[in-house]
Amino acid sequence: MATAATSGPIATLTPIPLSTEPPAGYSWWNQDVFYEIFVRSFFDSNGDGKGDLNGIISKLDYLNDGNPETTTDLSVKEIWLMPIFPSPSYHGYDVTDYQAINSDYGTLDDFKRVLDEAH
Ligand SMILES: [Ca+2]
Ligand SMILES: [Ca+2]
Repeated sequence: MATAATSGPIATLTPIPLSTEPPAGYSWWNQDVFYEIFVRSFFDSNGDGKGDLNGIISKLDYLNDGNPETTTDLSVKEIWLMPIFPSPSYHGYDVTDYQAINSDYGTLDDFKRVLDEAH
């Protein structure tokens, strides 16, 4: 036999107001918008069916156009890349060389351009 549910709110949440500074007691990473990118599936710049570093560069304005007055971008402030190193698996977590770039994604120079363009 089912029991009657109690009525009323389960919890009361207090929203954190948006501002340019983290609320007292919160670190900056609680305030910024992070965006994790699985490069292989994000954007393919050369038509080989695999996302790549140049694809990220071409979509940086979609993530953040650098203008705080516009609202057509995602206002991302931090980008987190899933593994971009050579690897025998699709996800890339079993890295075979931490000093190279997966050739499906591009080159080390492409990665340096991602860094420059993102900043
Ligand atoms: Ca590609
Ligand atoms: Ca903007």
